[in-house]
Order: sequence, then C-alpha cells, then structure tokens
Amino acid sequence: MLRSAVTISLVNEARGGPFVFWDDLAGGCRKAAELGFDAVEVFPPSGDAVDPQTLKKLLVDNRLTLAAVGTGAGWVRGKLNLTLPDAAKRAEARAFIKSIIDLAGPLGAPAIIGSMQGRHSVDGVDQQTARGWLSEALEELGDYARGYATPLIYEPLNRYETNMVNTVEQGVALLKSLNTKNVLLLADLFHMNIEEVDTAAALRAGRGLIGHVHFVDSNRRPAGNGHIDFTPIAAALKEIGYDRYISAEALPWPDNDTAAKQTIEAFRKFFPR
Ligand code: LER
Ligand code: MN
Repeated sequence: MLRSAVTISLVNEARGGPFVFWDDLAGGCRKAAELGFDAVEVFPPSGDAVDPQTLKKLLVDNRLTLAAVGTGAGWVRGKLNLTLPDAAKRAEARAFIKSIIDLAGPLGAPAIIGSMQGRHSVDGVDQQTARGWLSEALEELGDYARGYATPLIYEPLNRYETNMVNTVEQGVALLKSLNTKNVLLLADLFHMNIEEVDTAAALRAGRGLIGHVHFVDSNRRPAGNGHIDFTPIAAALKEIGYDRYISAEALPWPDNDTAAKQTIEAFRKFFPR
C-alpha cells in the first residue's frame, strides 16, 4: 500500500531547505497524525542527536511509522561526503551514515543518501575515482542496512547539487553495477522535473528499483503549487507496482501547516485508496 509521509527537519544549518516541519519532533509528529499522514521522514543533525526511545514513543503514541531518515546533515553541518579526496573524511562520512542507519534501521526505516554522494572533478578527484569510491561505499552501507532488513536509499539530484547521478537511468545503471541488491533509488519529483525528459517514463524505467518518492512540485512548493502534472506520475507509479512512501519533501510554503495540509490533500487526490 502506498503511504503518505511528511518531513521534519531538526537541522538548524538546513534552514531555508525543503522540509515541511521544523525543529520540533514531537510537534511535527502530532501535526502529521492530526492531518492523517501515515508516517514522518526525519532529517536529524546526526544519528545520536535523536534518542531512539523518544522517537519510538512519538511514533507509537501518534500511530505513525518512520518513512526514512536523511543523512544530509553530514554534508551541511560536517562538510563530509563519500567522494572527498581525504580518505579519513570519506571514512567519517561512512561512519556518519552508519549512525543514521543505526537510528532508522531498528524502527524499520531506510537511511537516504543524497548530498552525501558529493561531486567529482573537484579537489582533483576525477569522475572514475569518485564513482569507484561511491560504489564501494554503497556496497558497504547497503550490506550494513541489510542487517536491519531495510534498504539503503540513494537519491539522484539535479545538476546544481551533484554531477555524480542526475537521472533515474543513471541511477539504475549505478545500482546494476553493484553486487549488493539492497540499494534502491529515491525519485524526487523536484530533481526529476529538472533532469528527466519525461518523469513518468523515467519512473517506469526504474521499475523494481524505486524505493522512495519525494512528493513536491516544480518550484519545490507542496504538490499542487507548481506546474508538475501529477496524473501521469501517479499512473506510472501504479503501473510499476510502487508500494512504499510518498513523502512530502517541500518548502514550508506558504507556512508549515498549510504546506502539510495541501500535501495530504494532493496525496489523497492523486493516490486514492
Ligand atoms: C534531499 O532529499 C534532496 O532532495 C536534496 O536536494 C537536498 O539537498
Ligand atoms: Mn529529495
């Protein structure tokens, strides 16, 4: 069954970013439940910044599940990523992601690697070398997540945020080159609107390898406030049998509560049960 989720950021340095709720984990969970969301997606400052028992209690009390946990704070706070030239920094980046997997995994949720993939052709690291380091990290972290019976989610980003993987097609090629089968792709409709020729066709081409969806409009406002046509996208997700989360990673526009409300209404319109 497709499930709705909404993002909660706890990262001060990410202010201005595309997260619906901010700072208050308990308040975000309560509002998510009130509006009828199935789940929350959490963006924490680090793996140990959120007490697992507190998070578990908030989920149980609000009858929510945990959709995913983002690792992006490793980059925005710690300037860590998986393709930095310094081996010690790359190792720190992997340890950071493992700490997020250790938080999310026991609650049945995957960690997401987005900005932690870094970029090639900066600081003297060529494309092939960066690709090798990224692949090695995905192998190790994908196997690590398997210990919790959760996938690892890898996110293609638009060209202004990375030059590693920008499209679903490139993501599929990367995943197919790995030995681990425990890494799945994140289809972020904002990034796809910039990079894909045809978002619905790209989703169909990702059949079997799409593990998470970021539900958002062309301008990163909540779905319904930009120019993305969600009808063919919803049809493509149905056609490929996608049955995981549709998660609102969108700007809190015009404000947090309205963004959440608009998103759950759009979810119900485009993904009726
Ligand atoms: C994270 O999910 C994402 O989409 C990135 O654009 C954040 O930098
Ligand atoms: Mn995203």
